[in-house]
Amino acid sequence: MTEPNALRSRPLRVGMVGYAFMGAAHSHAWRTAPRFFDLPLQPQLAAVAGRNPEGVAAAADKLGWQSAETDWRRLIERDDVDLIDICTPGNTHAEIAVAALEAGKHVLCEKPLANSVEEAERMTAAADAAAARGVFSLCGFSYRRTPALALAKRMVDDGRLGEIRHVRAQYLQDWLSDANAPLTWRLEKEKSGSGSLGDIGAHSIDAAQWILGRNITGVSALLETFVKERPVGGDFVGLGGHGATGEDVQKGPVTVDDAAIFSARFEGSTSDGGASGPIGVLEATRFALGRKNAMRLELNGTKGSLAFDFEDMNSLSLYEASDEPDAGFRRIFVTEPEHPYTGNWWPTGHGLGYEHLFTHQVVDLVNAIAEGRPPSPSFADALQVQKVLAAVEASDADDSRWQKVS
Ligand code: SOE
Repeated sequence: MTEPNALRSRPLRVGMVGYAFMGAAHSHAWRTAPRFFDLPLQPQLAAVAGRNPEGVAAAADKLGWQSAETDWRRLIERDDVDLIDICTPGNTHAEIAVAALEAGKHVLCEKPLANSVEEAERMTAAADAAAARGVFSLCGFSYRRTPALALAKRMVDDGRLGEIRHVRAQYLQDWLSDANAPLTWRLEKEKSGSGSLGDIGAHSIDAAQWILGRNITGVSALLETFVKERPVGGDFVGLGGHGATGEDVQKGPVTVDDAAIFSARFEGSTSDGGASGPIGVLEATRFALGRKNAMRLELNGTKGSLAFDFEDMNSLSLYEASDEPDAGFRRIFVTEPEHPYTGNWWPTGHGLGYEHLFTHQVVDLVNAIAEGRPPSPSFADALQVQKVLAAVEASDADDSRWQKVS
């Protein structure tokens, strides 16, 4: 009898901080990755940390963690933890990540990397120093691991679209359209850094820069907060939920943007007419009624166009200039074994879901750690996204004036 996979490879013992939406997605990924991919290291769900003793014990039980801690510092002190997985609000990322890296633990950190450029710079410096010692870090821009977007990148890299002229990136949700949705941490600047901009717009920025292999160099932006205060308390469901109602309901201020829109230039694009780089229009909102998780990207190049919408995540639409003019976009069903990531899952045509992004993220991270090479997106990549977020906010604060991304 051959040895089970769990015994063939060395363990990678994980300690996760936070156990809400992202914690559940990451737990699923750590549990599932070695069941579908041959991994050189075997993830073990060593411990989960959270402040509430009953809450964290229940989460450990439900999500499959071997033990629970009520202070994240304990995870870092433990000798039986090799990697810290940060699934907490942005205001805690820098302190946890820097402490973990300095203690020699690999780090997986949810996006956006931090709440400010200054924090992101400190984290990147710690990550660079740790990498020199063979300790690695990755920022969780999970959409990079959508098979259709990975295929889009492959096509752009192969020159299939020619030179890219236009980038249209939207991230549209509607869970805040209800003015009575409760005031959660995602609506408090102190905890989340920004609103739709950092939570979902950051994904669009990262995806666009990654697929093009070009950074955003400048922006002109508009931010808006449509609902200025919301009920404190109520039933929290998923991202939003139903706020408390009634005459004496207490309300608190929303201190982040509900929507962000900006135009952008990418590297190579200049305003002097010598442009060879793309220009882009990006939009993030939680007020697009009917759009639940429409993370969309459209690219127009000299040889063709690509379009993607996460609400139809197993598909990619392609139009090539060499097609008949009236051929329209053709749909590529991204479920073939030769497509990125898909060969390890189901037979052709059976499709994947949101949770698979996180599983693929674990697979890529574990392989990189085992091979002793830095995984991507690195903290430096995430710092670049953070600089774009800061430039968008600075532009909005200055009557939408053009802001260079420093
Ligand atoms: C996590 O990657 C995340 O960005 C969440 O924070 C968003 O709220 C979600 O809707 C998309 O995924």
